[in-house]
Amino acid sequence: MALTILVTGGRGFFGRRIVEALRAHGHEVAAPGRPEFDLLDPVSVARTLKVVRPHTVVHSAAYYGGLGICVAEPARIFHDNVLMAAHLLDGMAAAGSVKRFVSIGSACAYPGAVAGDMNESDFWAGALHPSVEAYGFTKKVQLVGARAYARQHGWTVQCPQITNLYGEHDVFTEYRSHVAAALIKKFADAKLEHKPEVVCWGTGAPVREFLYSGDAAEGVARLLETDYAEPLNIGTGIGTSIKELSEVTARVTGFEGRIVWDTSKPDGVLRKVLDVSRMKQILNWQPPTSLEAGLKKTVDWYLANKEAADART
Ligand code: GFB
Repeated sequence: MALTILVTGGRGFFGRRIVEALRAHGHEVAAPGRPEFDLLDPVSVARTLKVVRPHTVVHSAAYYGGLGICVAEPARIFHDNVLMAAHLLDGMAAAGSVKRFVSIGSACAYPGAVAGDMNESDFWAGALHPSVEAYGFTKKVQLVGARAYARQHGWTVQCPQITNLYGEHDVFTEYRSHVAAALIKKFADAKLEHKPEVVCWGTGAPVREFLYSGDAAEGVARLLETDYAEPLNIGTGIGTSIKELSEVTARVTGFEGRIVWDTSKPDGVLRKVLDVSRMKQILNWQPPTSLEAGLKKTVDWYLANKEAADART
């Protein structure tokens, strides 16, 4: 019997890819959104869950963004994400149909100073980096809350820890964008407008791991087909410096001008790369999309949808 899976944030950047992947795996998926399903309104949450009566809930909705908004709005990030998680968990308990909860986590929830790649065993091993403490900690709140309800109500909880994402339908405006989307817009615009230079934030030295959103969604769909209930990293395991990212993005967009570094802007965590050995073992899979191929897909989409993409904040 097809079991209904409800995906929160199912119309957003990552959530829509999770919906696609789950449907491709043969699941029946509901993706309600605002105004009828507003996670900041507990009455709206309870009403929707009582109607949908999902077997599984994948929580991918969040008030989130790149380093810029994490530094500018830590209070709203903390407030909205904690409330959304609390309302959702309570609504799920009241609906009585839920057997599985998938808490979409983030590499930001790891300690800010892990030597080498972040292994799941490091998850509770130290303080978060100040630049992403609010957002990363809400992912810990979400996980602990999920476990509390799961113990009390007999659910299974799964917690994929997702690394830096990029892809179609992302936010590209500088204030809120993650670095890959930010640079795609900056370099594509500079090429279109024949600008002599592109200004990137920080020193370019930090190292990140860039996972194409469609691959991350496939990883989540594969996780749901296991009963693995411990935190599981989902990433490429490949570290790329911001400087390298800027050079690949310039190549993919055809920009040939100068790349300038504004060191008045923060670098954030110096190295954030996940150890994905457990993912390869548990899912018997690894993300197939290379950074250059994924950036090319995303740049093509951005250029073809520029007006709408630039309007999405
Ligand atoms: O993806 P990002 O914004 O955040 O990457 P985090 C920030 C890194 O890219 C810093 C550099 O080293 C920035 O100095 N950078 C260079 C830029 N140019 C730019 C630019 O134009 N825009 C931006 N945004 N960065 C993310 C969280 O932290 O980690 C996400 O914000 C998520 O919510 C993700 O949790 C896993 O990688 O520092």
